[in-house]
Amino acid sequence: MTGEQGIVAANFGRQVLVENADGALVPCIISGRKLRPVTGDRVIWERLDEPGKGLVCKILDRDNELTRPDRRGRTDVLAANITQVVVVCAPRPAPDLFLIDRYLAAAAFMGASAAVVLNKSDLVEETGLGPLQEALEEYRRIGYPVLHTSAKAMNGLAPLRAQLVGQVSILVGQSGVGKSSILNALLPEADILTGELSEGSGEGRHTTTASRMYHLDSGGDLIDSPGVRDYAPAAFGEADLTHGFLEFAEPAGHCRFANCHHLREPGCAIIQAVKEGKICARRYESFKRLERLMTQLRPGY
Ligand SMILES: Nc1nc2c(ncn2[C@@H]2O[C@H](COP(=O)(O)OP(=O)(O)OP(=O)(O)O)[C@@H](O)[C@H]2O)c(=O)[nH]1
Ligand SMILES: [Mg+2]
Ligand SMILES: [Zn+2]
Repeated sequence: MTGEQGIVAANFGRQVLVENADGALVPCIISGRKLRPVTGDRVIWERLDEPGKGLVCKILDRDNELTRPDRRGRTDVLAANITQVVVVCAPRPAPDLFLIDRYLAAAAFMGASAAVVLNKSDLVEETGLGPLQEALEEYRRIGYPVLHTSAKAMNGLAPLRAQLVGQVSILVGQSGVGKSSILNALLPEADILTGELSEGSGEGRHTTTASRMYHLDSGGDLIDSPGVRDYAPAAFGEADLTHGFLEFAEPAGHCRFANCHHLREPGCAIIQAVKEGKICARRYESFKRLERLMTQLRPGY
């Protein structure tokens, strides 16, 4: 096929922005309804007669995709070809630890590394870390890099930049934790819209509506994604859910039964590790909740 190769820098439904080989952004329409390019996709596109406009005609094979089920239960792809999932949390809005665990599991399943960023560190003095205190210590113990940033006070940005070098990373997490603000702090010229927390409810407004990729001068690509309150990974096929919980890998090898589901089987080394405090009980509860969710998404499992 003739045409040029490019990367999708943003997708707005049936329109995408493709970054061409020179780094210029070309607004493109999409050839055929079946083709659904997402941010991070490598695509083949052709120039249209109208100057500066293009047509995406092919999506090259994806290394991986970050998916979630949409409201109708269909799989919605947030972005493709990701090497690192950066889960952002904050003291406000009230943290959802199960959501963080689900994103960390999704990262493992897509073969991407993961890191946790506590943003709004400027608020910690005032509000304390609350339930995040223990959770962040736990994530660090498991082996995830845990970084503290304040996009507002411009603190902790250098270690974050270092974490992003050489990676295609995506910022994910609840609406209002400050994903777009972090991008603005790293890349002031991007001038991305951010949302004020609405008075009273403490919930963030959904301000970011489309995933968009930016290049950092310090190295690495970073994708801003719309925050979701109800993210659940799309069904992980036949995959073994324990792979999504890195600290389960070692004990899982010692279960009495090779096909142990780690729910109520006798001789389960994971249940034993939870009893002995070697696996965090909260993480085990997340595992069981995710197991139940997957069972609903995956009939016949
Ligand atoms: N105090 C404080 N506020 C912050 C910080 N970072 C972001 N905020 C505020 O938090 C609110 C939400 O920030 P956004 O960057 O829009 O959050 P988001 O995660 O992109 O939200 P969605 O696009 O809805 O997913 C805004 O009012 C920001 O000003 C921070 O480090 N400290
Ligand atoms: Mg945003
Ligand atoms: Zn077991």
